[in-house]
Amino acid sequence: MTSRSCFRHLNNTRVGIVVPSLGEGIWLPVMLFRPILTSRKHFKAESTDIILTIMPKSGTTWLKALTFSIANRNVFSIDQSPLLTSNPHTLVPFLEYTVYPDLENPELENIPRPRIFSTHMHFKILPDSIRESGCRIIYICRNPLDQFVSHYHFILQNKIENDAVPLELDEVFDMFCQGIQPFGPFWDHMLGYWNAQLKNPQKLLFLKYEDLKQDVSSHVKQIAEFIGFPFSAEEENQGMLEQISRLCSFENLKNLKVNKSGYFIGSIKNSSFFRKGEVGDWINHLTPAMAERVNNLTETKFQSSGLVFKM
Ligand code: PAP
Repeated sequence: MTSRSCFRHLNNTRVGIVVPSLGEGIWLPVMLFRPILTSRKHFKAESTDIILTIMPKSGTTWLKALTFSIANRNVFSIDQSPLLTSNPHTLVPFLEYTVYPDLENPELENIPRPRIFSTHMHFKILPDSIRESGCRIIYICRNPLDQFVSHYHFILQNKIENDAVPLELDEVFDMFCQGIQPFGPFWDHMLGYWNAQLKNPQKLLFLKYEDLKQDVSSHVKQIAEFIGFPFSAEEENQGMLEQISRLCSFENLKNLKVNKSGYFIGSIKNSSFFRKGEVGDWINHLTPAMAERVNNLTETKFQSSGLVFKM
């Protein structure tokens, strides 16, 4: 891979832009260049795998908790769920942060099936085997204003590089509008997966954070059907959809001891994955002019795609 010598400090994360071999114009944290290349070269998806794909701060933690619980509901009862003692990021590993940061061929054979992995990669830079095998992809996205605010708070809470000085919100916002944030540009990430699901809806389920907030149980049912583990009538009558929804709710997960303390990959506080969990919190942090700038950008980028957000 070659990369332009174009690095910026985004608060405390250095991001660098990646050029054509990995898909032009994708901004990645520098520390992830190598793990992403390694996973692209070595990861072999199986037809039973479930791959969760997400722009950061768009519902990763929630989708991991839900999918893990749905796929393993016959292995663990709700009151024995590993989610009660493990952060969702431990149960569903990231290809780039957890599986491939150090090893070319980590041991993935003994993981119980279905294996569930996650990644923040754009569709166009996914390992080929994910696109080409029969595995399923679930994508979740979130409106750009809440995603931006969520990410800004996350980087303030987690100092990843010691020498980096936090930027002001205005400057980070300006970079966001130019597409510069980890795994940005925001709009290209979404459009890649949106277009892929239009082409192959059996392969890719496209979800929105805001829709899940409105009615999580119906999405629990939809995810279960999509991954080939539909709920029986008996399970539905027993209230299994609602039990899983409650187990994975923001309030429940945030208040678990494991998520109030501890760290993910050494330096990221588990608690920082649970801030407010609301739709529309952007209004408390951004001016109307900022919102208008993003709305105009979104309209231009998504025009004629059919993709819209509830703010
Ligand atoms: P990641 O990409 O770094 O893993 P991710 O989980 O996608 O983060 O996003 C975190 C956001 O999801 C936070 O939003 P906020 O900053 O606006 O509050 C977090 O609060 C929210 N979140 C985490 N878990 C849940 C959940 N169970 N239900 C709803 N929202 C959640």
